[in-house]
Amino acid sequence: MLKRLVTQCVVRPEDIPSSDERLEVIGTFNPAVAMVDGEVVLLVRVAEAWLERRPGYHSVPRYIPGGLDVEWLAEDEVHYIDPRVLHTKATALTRLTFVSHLRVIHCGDGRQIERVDDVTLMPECQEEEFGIEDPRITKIGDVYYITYVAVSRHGVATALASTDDFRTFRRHGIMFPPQNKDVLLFPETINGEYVALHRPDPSAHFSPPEMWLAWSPDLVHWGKHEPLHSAGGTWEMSRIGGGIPPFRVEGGWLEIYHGNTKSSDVHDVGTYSAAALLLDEHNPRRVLKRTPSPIMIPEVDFERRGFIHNVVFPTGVVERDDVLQVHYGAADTYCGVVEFSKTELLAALQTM
Ligand code: MAN
Repeated sequence: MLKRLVTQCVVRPEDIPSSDERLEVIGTFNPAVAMVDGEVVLLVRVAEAWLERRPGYHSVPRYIPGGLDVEWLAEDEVHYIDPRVLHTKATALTRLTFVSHLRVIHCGDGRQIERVDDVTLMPECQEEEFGIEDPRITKIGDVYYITYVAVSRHGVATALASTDDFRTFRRHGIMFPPQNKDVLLFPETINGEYVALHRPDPSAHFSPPEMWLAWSPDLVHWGKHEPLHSAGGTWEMSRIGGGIPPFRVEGGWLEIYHGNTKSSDVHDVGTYSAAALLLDEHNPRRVLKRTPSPIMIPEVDFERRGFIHNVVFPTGVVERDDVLQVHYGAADTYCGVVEFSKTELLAALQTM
């Protein structure tokens, strides 16, 4: 494990008002991060559940044309998978117990909330019916590009938006169709093309989970898909995915990603930890080095206890000289920040 110079809880559900009087905020987590005019700005996933309870039923909140709606599913008609997910028995469909949107939070030096703006990105179309989640921000030129997960009856897709100022946003539609999430853009074109790290989620598992790379001339047409990294260690055998948009370090691109352990209990989500990869500067298909084991595992109380226990899920970084300030989701409930020495992190990378 890497030595943490700082660990702090930055945003809690009680810090953020609900978006509707019929909803309650149950999680503020998985924040995308940008430096805007010298200030750290977070775009936080706000998960909300239906406030009213009906004995014998689960509520499934969702957005339909015209606004917010709720489906009531009888307890004996669904399989309860985990606190997030239900499966309907008759139709074998997946439903979520909450709905998410994104909210702008100004955080000054990145360690605490300075101001919560009224600026939100809300689900807007049928592909976002069950919520928008887990954004990542990459500044390319003067534009902040935001990749985010769009969840709906059509599955879990990734969409693209952009902004110049975190007050107004342009929506660019679906970027990768279901099932694909943890999509991160590189901050520069490489050999004249945009590059994205993505995580297809096949229904037939011929390999351990994998992260892939894709290339595009215009951020619209994506191709040249190829596998980048397959899970190797037991800590990442169940799920894997890009975390922080790759950033330049001496010797290449640094990627901090998450992995999840397999758990024998189907209702147990397992533990989410994080490790790092170093990719070749000119040819990011080449993994030059990696950390042989996680650099970050759930350690402190707010990472170990929450809506989903034992989750650290890095989603953004701010660099200050030798300090890497890593923002992450904790226990699917909070936004946390840790600080590492960049020198120590680079020294932990090994040629495998
Ligand atoms: C998983 C989890 C949830 C998320 C859904 C849909 O079940 O990551 O938090 O809401 O996928 O993306």
